Amino acid sequence: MNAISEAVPVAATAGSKLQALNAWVAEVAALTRPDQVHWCDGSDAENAELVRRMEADGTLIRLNEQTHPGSWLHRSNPDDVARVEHLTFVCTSERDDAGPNNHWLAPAEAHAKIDALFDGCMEGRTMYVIPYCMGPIDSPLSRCGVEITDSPYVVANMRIMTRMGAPALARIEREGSFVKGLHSTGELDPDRRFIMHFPEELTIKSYGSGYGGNALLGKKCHALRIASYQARSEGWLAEHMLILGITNPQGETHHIAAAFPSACGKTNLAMLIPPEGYVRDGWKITTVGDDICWMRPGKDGRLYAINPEAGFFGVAPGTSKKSNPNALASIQAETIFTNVGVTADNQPWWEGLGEGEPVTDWRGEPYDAAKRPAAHPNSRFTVSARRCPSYSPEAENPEGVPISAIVFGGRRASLVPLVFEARDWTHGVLVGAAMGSETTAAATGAVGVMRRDPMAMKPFCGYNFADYFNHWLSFDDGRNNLPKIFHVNWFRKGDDGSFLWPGFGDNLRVLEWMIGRVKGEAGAVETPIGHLPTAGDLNLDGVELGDEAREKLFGFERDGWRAEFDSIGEYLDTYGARMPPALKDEQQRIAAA
Ligand code: GTP
Ligand code: SPV
Ligand code: MN
Repeated sequence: MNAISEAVPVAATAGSKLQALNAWVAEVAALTRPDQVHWCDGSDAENAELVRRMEADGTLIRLNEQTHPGSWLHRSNPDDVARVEHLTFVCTSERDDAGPNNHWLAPAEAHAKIDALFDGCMEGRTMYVIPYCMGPIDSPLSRCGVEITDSPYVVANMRIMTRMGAPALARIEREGSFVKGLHSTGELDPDRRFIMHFPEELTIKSYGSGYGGNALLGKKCHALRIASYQARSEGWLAEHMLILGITNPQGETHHIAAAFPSACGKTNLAMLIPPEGYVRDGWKITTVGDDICWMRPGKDGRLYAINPEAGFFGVAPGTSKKSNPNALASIQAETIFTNVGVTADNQPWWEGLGEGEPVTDWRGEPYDAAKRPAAHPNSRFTVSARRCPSYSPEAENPEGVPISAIVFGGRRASLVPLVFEARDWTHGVLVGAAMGSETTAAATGAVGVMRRDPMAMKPFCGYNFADYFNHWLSFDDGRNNLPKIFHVNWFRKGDDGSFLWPGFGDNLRVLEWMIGRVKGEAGAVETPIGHLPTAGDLNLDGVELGDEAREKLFGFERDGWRAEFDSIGEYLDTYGARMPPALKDEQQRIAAA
């Protein structure tokens, strides 16, 4: 034993058969100097003990045991409620490899900067070692990592969001490699907060935030930023996409993967409950995943996808019996709520829940509508996917599910119609690359500002977007049998500022059209931006749409699209010579049409 490990008491059962893991844990302990090191096994007993301690120190507040058994409220620091894109870095040796889409620091400088913050930061605290697996434990598509953290809240959330503990450790020991993630809550000072990624070292270092995407390192840091980088060299894709199954009355199931930016409808679409007439006819939606999708070509050339996560970290506001009954059913028990309000009888409450009344807001103060909403707009629930009534058994399939259609979409109040289909794969990649969306509360900063968010990956791509688009294009190699690509916009507004499309369950009407297109059965008209359905090509039975809605949801606005394509061209040019010519050509062809 060296001096380092002697200085840190490690429980007798702890440690790993993998020397590289033990050495890294010892190295981190030497830097952060915790009082204790705890290796997480993921057991119920371990979780119960952690929860007990968090209840005792106020990290978790027990919710109404009758209505919400086993459920907890966590109130974060008010300055720590969302992802912090301006403090998130991708640290590749070459600046251009991170691309203009990422903040960059040279690896040595980044390590020095963040290690100075980690120095002694766990004194008086326990350091938890969390082995986790992203994806079904027995899937060749899955990848493992180890997160070291001083936050028991992170441990409890990682336990829900990943396959965590003994089985993951066994796989890591078998494989001999893992993604390293180091996290400390630190002082929660926004001026001493960094989320740093070292893709070449398969390493993540996150300091100064306890919030989901910043702190649950298996999620955005590993499963998107690091994984996208690995996927590029290994020939697969790591995407910010939901995965759902759609079964028609004939019993045929297709799977769809859809990329919408943060807080733009992935969870809601993934858990969709069909409108009444569709239920009667036997349509069904099953949920494979609501946020992240890893996919790669199978032997038959189709793309096969897994959900690397085991739980949902969903947006609470707007979730109701009406908008998302599956989510609401899921979160009736064994759920961690972060930054929601509470009712007089201690039930969780948020804007748009549609029942009950808040008495205390997310900061723990008496609710005052004039002061602030009861729930933070980015308040979240963490719940096991197994609790979701629509959770698909296919989500545990180690081979993944074959994808029939890929959907891109954003929040666009104007111009962009309800749905259109790309002409081919290259056009589809451009549709993804050109995605724009109005910003939401999922990241700190202004809300409602239109920005380019290619494939909903702007905050999450671990390398240069130009190389990423090129990687996407490379799948069209003549051997693969690729899915069709579509674009949707559930958020088109009328002149009075209200949404023109009912959305939620009625989005199935759009999915049905897509599957019809995949099978060569549904109609469309050709326009410069792709194939658009007419209102008559969709089943709109039971939906009332006025003239303005029909015109804007199904129309092609030539002048507006000219301006949009100029703006897309300017955006692609910001990547300079690295931008694949095929994408520029496609943009120019459409701009000239
Ligand atoms: P992340 O977890 O941040 O990646 O977000 P997400 O894409 O899963 O977003 P989510 O499904 O939680 O939706 C966020 C917001 O979009 C909520 O306020 C929903 O009410 C709203 N929303 C979702 N689907 C629709 C829709 O079809 N129409 C309208 N108008 N709003 C929707
Ligand atoms: C998102 O912001 O896209 C989320 C929540 O899904 S977080 O885990 O914080 O990234
Ligand atoms: Mn997300």
